[in-house]
Amino acid sequence: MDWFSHIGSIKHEGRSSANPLAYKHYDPKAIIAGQTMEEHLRFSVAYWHTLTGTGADPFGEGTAMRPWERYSGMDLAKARVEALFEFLDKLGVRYFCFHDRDIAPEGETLQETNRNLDTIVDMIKQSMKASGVKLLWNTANMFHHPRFVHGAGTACNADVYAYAGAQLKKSLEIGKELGAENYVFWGGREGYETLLNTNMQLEMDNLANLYRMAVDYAQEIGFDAQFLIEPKPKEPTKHQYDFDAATTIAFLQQYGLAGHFKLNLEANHATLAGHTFEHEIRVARMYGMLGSLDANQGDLLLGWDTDEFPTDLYSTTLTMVELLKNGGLGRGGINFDAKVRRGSFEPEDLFYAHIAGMDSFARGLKAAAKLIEERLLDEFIERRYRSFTEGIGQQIVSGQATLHTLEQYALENRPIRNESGRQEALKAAINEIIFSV
Ligand code: XLS
Ligand code: CA
Ligand code: CA
Repeated sequence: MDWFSHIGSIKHEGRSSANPLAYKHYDPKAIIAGQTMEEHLRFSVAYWHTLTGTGADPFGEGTAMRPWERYSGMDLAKARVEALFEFLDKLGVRYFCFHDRDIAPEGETLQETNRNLDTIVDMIKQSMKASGVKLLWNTANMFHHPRFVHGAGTACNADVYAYAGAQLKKSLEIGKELGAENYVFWGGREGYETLLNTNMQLEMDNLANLYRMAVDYAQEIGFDAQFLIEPKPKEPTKHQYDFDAATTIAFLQQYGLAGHFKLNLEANHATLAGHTFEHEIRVARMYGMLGSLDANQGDLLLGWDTDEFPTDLYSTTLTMVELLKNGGLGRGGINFDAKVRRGSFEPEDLFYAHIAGMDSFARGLKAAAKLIEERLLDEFIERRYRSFTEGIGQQIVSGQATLHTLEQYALENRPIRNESGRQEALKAAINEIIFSV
C-alpha cells in the first residue's frame, strides 16, 4: 500500500529551487565542519504527532486527513507502521521515536495491551531491518489514561505506581528488542497541582526509586540505551518536578543517579520555563549531560506548548553552535516533536513541515559552522573576560585569591572601567552570517 502515492522522494535541489517538495539547504552528503550533514543532523520523526495526531484541540475534534484513519483498532495500528516507513523513506530520515501507546491500542487488560504491543513491535522490527531505519528513542506514555490522574511514578496510590512500573518494564523490553539508542522519561503528570494535598518529599523519593529500578532492569536485560530525562516546567501539571535542565540535574545528583542519565531537551519546554533553547543546552553541556533534542518552537503570543515545527533561523543557528561545540550529540538526535497546525490538515503538510524543519536546521548548521570558523563570538568573549587571564583575575580563577587579597587589590586599584557588551553589534553580525549561507 502506498500511503503518500502523490509524493515522491524529497531531494536536495538547492537554494534556487522553487519546488516546495525539495530541500533547499539539507543536503545529507554535504560536508560541514568535517562531517556530513546527515551525521550532524540525526533527524527523527515523532510517531505521536505525525502518525497518531489528529489535529484535535480542547475546542474541537480532529481535522487531519490521514488515509490510514479509515481503519480502527489493530488494523489502524498496522497501517500507521506502513505509513511511517514510507514517510521516512521519502524524506530520507533515518530515525523515529514513539510512546508505547502511540504504536498499539490499549486492550481490556494489561496482558492484552502487551500482546497488541508485541504484534506491532514485530512489524516495526521487520520494517527497520528492511530499511535500515533506527529507533532514536522510545518511552512509556504514563500520562494519558485516567488511571494516571494523580501521576505515575509520583502517584499518591501505590497500585498506580505498580502499574506504571509494569508499563515501564515492558517499554524497556521493547527498547531492547528494537535496539533503541536512547530511552526517554518525560513525566507529564509527575508534579503537583497544590501542596495542600501533596507529600512532595515522598513523591520525589518514589520517582527516584522508579528511575533506579529502570536502571537496574535495563542492566538485567542488557539494554544499553542512554537514559534521558526530558524536563518541562508545567503542562499538564501546574508544577512539574523535572522543571528545567538545572532542576533535573540537581534531582539526579541528589539521588545519586547522575551517572545513569542525560537530558533530552525540548525547545518549547525551554521557553515555557522562561529560558531560551540554547540556555538549556548550555546548562546540560556544562554538566556533561547533553543527550538529545526535541526540536520545535513555541509561539510568543501563546503561553502553552504549541509544538510548532522549528523555522526560527536564529534559534536553529544558536542551537547548532552549541551542538558543534559539544562535538555533536553522540547517540542523541534531533527529534521533530512538532505538529502541523490544525489548519494544515492535508497529508502533504506533513512533508512541508518536516522539510521546513530540516532546512531550518541545515541552514542553522551552515551558519553555526561559519560563526565558529570566523571566531566571531569566541573572540569577543575571550576579549570580554581577558581580565581573568592575568593579575588578580588569574588569582581568582586559580583559586588563590582570598577576601584579603581582593580587598587589598580593590583599595589600591584605580577607578573601575567597564566595557560595552555590544549585544546589538553582535546580533547584526550574526544576521549577516545567516543571510550569507
Ligand atoms: C510533551 C513531551 C512529550 C515527550 C515524550 O510535552 O514533549 O511528547 O517528548 O513523552
Ligand atoms: Ca518532547
Ligand atoms: Ca512538547
